[in-house]
Amino acid sequence: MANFQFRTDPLSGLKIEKSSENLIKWNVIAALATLAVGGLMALLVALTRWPSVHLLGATNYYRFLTLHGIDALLAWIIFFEVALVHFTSTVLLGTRSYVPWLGWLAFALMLIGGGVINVIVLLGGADVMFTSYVPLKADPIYYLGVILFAVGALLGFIIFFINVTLSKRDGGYKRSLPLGSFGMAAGSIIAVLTLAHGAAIFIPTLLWALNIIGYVDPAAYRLVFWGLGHPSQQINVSAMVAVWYMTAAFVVGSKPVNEKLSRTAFVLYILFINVASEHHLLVDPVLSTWHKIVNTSYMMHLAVLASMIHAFAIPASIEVALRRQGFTRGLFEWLKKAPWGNPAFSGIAISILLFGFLGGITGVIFGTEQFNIIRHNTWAITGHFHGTVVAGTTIAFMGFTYLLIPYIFKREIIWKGFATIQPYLYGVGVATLSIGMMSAGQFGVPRRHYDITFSGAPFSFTFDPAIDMFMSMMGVGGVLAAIGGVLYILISFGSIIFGKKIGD
Ligand code: HEM
Ligand SMILES: [Cu+2]
Repeated sequence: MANFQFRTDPLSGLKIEKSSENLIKWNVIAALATLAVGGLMALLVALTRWPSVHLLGATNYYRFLTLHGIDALLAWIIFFEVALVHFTSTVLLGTRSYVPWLGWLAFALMLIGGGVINVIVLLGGADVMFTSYVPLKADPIYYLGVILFAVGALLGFIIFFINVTLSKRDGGYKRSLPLGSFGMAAGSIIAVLTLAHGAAIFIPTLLWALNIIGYVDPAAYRLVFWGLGHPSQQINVSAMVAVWYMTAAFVVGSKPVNEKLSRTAFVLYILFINVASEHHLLVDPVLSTWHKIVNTSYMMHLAVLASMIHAFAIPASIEVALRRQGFTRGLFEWLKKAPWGNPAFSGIAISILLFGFLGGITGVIFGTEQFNIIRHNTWAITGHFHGTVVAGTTIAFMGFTYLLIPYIFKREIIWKGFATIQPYLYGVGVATLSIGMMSAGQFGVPRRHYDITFSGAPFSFTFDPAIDMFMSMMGVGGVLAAIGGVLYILISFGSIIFGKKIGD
């Protein structure tokens, strides 16, 4: 039998094996690199939609917007999630990685696929936005890149099931998984279903781009694409909530107040999110009104219920843990004395708050049939999902990085002062950006639009002048968020390379 190299991390007490440590490290590094590119694209796009700046030309605007969507939503988030898969299926259970070779194969496919997409988009071969609705056609290489990335990601999530199955044999857990791993199990189940939809639609689209098949039906494309596009957001939510539970446990030692309830909430995500994705198809003639209303007005709330449960369970568990540490004076001493200067903690606190109030509330509103018809394709939608995947998931992942760097990379965080303010800066920036977008969207400002003054058009159209204020608000928020993002990248890479070594 081979010898597996385990070490015990002095800070967290986690038992960490070498090959899973390396897999986590490289997936985090790839995530950081793609966020850096995606963030640069975000800044350029935001500066273009800020009316008084209007930076890029039309071609570059659409090109960079496509790349922003891909690198930020796909690459950054999924690389980080695969790192979380390795973390929660090995390190958190105190067992090893059973299939490191598969982990590296998945990583290589994602890296090659992601690289191919970046190159072909920048070369101008795929100005199709990340939704790439047919009959918009990109270079076949683009679809090939997406397929490689998706197959890699699929393998990455499958590793979760292999590791946890074999881990039980080695005593990694008794009856059920710890909550952080349970959350990633929910995320991984959704991921497998979702990525199967991706294959089902991108393979025919690749054949169509290669002129092997003549036609891909646009309505069928949209249906199957959103089987990928929306449920994958629930991978992000499950992973984010898993990070909330884990961070609260690591930083303040909290335990779930009612573990069964929290587990049930994760199961609700698995069961109901896909049927709730019908909001993307409300104007398509194929589905009946009955179908649309049942899914968007009833099923959706069962997935929302899950988030509501977590949103109460986690702050409650933090309160219980802090009270146990002696912060019992009055109603709120625990809240005042919480570790607000620790960026891992402030990261999840900001994430919970903004995800709920910005992303969640607007999601419930825009997800219902009647409101959706009014707000569809306006900038309000872009405001909504910057409240979920950015203010929610991205900030939670940023916070967790401040734990992974000492635990996994064995380095101290550099620039402690900047690290302390980073989640606040990014949070305020994204909240401002998102509220600006939502408000402009209420006045009908469209998303993905290069020139809303319609200059040179035969008929003139003007929006309510109030939108200038909201568009500028978006711009100011975007610049603040970009500064917060640059800080995060510099601190993370800086700590990984130059941080003081821990424990050697
Ligand atoms: C510095 C932070 C960020 C800024 C300033 C920013 C800004 C923007 C702007 C201005 C748009 C353009 C909307 C339009 O013209 O229709 C956009 C689109 C988008 N952003 Fe961000 N963003 C940021 C971070 C992120 C992150 C971290 C993610 C994913 C986790 C993300 C996901 C998206 C997506 C999916 C789109 C839609 C792309 C499309 O319509 O094809 N953004 N963002
Ligand atoms: Cu959706």
